[in-house]
Amino acid sequence: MDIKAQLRAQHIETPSWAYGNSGTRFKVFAQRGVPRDPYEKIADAAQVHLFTGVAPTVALHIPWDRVDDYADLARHARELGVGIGAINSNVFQDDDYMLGSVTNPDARVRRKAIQHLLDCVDIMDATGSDTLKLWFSDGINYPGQDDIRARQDRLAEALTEVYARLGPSQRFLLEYKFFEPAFYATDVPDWGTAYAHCLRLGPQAQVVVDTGHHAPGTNIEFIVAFLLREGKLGGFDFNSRFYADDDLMVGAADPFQLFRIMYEVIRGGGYTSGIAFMLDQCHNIEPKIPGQIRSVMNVQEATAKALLVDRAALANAQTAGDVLAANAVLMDAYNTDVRPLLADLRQEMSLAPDPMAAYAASGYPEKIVTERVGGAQAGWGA
Ligand code: LRH
Ligand code: MN
Repeated sequence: MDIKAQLRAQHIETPSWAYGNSGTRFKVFAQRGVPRDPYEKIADAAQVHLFTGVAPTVALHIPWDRVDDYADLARHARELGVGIGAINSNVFQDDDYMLGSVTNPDARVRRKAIQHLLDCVDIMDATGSDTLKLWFSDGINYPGQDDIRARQDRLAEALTEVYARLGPSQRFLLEYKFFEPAFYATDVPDWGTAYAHCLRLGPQAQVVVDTGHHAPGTNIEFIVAFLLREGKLGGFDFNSRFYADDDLMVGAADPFQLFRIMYEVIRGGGYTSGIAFMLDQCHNIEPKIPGQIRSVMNVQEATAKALLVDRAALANAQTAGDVLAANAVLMDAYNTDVRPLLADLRQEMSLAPDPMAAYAASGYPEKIVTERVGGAQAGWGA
């Protein structure tokens, strides 16, 4: 398949919560025109697909995207040309989860958390989603606060019950994060812990790599190559960061890292093997829909550069032990300006060559500011 065909087949999933207000513990800056409900969030996600052509699904987060009729929400999405992607559980915002959700010392709280995860599988059934994404904020802040080993037993018990509930075509993706909101030990802190739990459970349990969830200096593309080799890489939560889990636009802080990650995905046969390429970002100060469009373009550019790597020349240089030549092959691809190629591709897809300019001129930015007056703007609050 030629490069353009591979790029045309790209599938990037945008997160419903990126269209709502978001911020930090210091401040959430409300923006005019922000959606008030999941229907409006999906309408905004459909705009990103309309102008990029490669963002056909939107991930939901429960309860942020709770509705009375999930089948109707999926119908609404279909009518707008998009589909419902991963269902994200949320066991990190209820008062009961202060000392943990599925790892909580209190069996009543564990039961409540597990029931929420099972409810999310029901929502997958109702929306036609095949992916449940599990992130646990669970952890402890002080040594001795709880038994690290016992918390792993509780986690394994919960994951086993959820795994058993999955339908034959469904899977769950277990997300890890090395700290925050817990500041001493997190129960799923790294890829190894997530991988070990998923390996024990079976093929419908895979790992999701959130690019903002690693200790500084972590070689993320090594983790990607390893998990791919094991058939345990289920997806990505793409974003970028300068310091911690900053949730900035993917590729904004480190476009070279994104290129290296996409190269390992392609080299490992993961580009067309059901890996979920999801964005997980917060546009705290920049306009949300343009922020998502720019992010999708950043993934496209990194992917195009990675697809341009001369694999034969690279293999020859690597086999010959020619360090500089091998590095040069990769850098030549990375230093290639792929924007003209992508602009051509968009025109072949009957899209405007510059999605940012096309969206800005579409009238939609003004339309949502005019129409979306009153009601409560969507955000991270339930
Ligand atoms: C946790 C996380 C997780 C989501 C949340 C919105 O930091 O990355 O993927 O549930 O962000
Ligand atoms: Mn994430």
